[in-house]
Amino acid sequence: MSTAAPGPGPAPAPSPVHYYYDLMSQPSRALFIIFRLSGMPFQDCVVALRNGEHLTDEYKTNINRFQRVPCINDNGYKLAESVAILRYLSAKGKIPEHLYPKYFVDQARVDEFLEWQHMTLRITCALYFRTVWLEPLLTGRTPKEDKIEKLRMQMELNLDVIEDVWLQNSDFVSGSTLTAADIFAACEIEQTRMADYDVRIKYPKIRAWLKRVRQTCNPHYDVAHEFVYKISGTGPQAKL
Ligand SMILES: N[C@@H](CCC(=O)N[C@@H](CS)C(=O)NCC(=O)O)C(=O)O
Repeated sequence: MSTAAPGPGPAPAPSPVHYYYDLMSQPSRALFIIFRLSGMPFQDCVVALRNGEHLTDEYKTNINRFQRVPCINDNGYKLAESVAILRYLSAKGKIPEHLYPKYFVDQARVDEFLEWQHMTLRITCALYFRTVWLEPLLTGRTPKEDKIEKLRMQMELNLDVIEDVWLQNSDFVSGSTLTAADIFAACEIEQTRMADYDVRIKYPKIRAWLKRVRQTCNPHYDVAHEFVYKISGTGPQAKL
């Protein structure tokens, strides 16, 4: 029988990243798809925005001081902002290089899109979705036609840029293969389905690109968009 005192033993394994998200949120879906494609284990922490679960003091203090999704807690390290989360987990080696390159030249090409999209594609698609779908649901009031028209035009200015610039000579927004940039962009555009906007009518390149993104990301893309398909009443296969 051994009399040796028990040693310190192996350090306890770190727990998987806690991921706080709601699949009704575009950046939440983007990270969800990226994590699944990366094979990165994560602890599911679903936050139901519709029930105001992010508006409690407990959420503000313990989860995210900005009271939004998505965000993570990596063994005590709390981080918000989807793009910052992507870069952090990439630096930790959790995201494969084909989704977010490590080589600075290739990485800058993906960053170029990620920086562009916040104040352009995201803001205008999200505003259209909010005004046409979310606010009427919350307030019972229908927005004025001229307001919807103005928001649609602003959104289409950015969809024009995706069609004519980002997809001008390539199959994906940052080059010939899918990266995180495509996933962020597709999730923003898919949100407008719920406001009955069909991007495929005016934009043939976006239409073909969305199909490529979905195919490359499936089955995770369809899992992430299950609510979007259900609420909009349009599956990805729906004909015009
Ligand atoms: N820039 C942030 C945007 C986060 C954001 O706008 N989240 C929305 C859902 S898409 C949210 O949590 N909204 C809740 C609220 O504003 O009350 C990111 O990329 O993570």
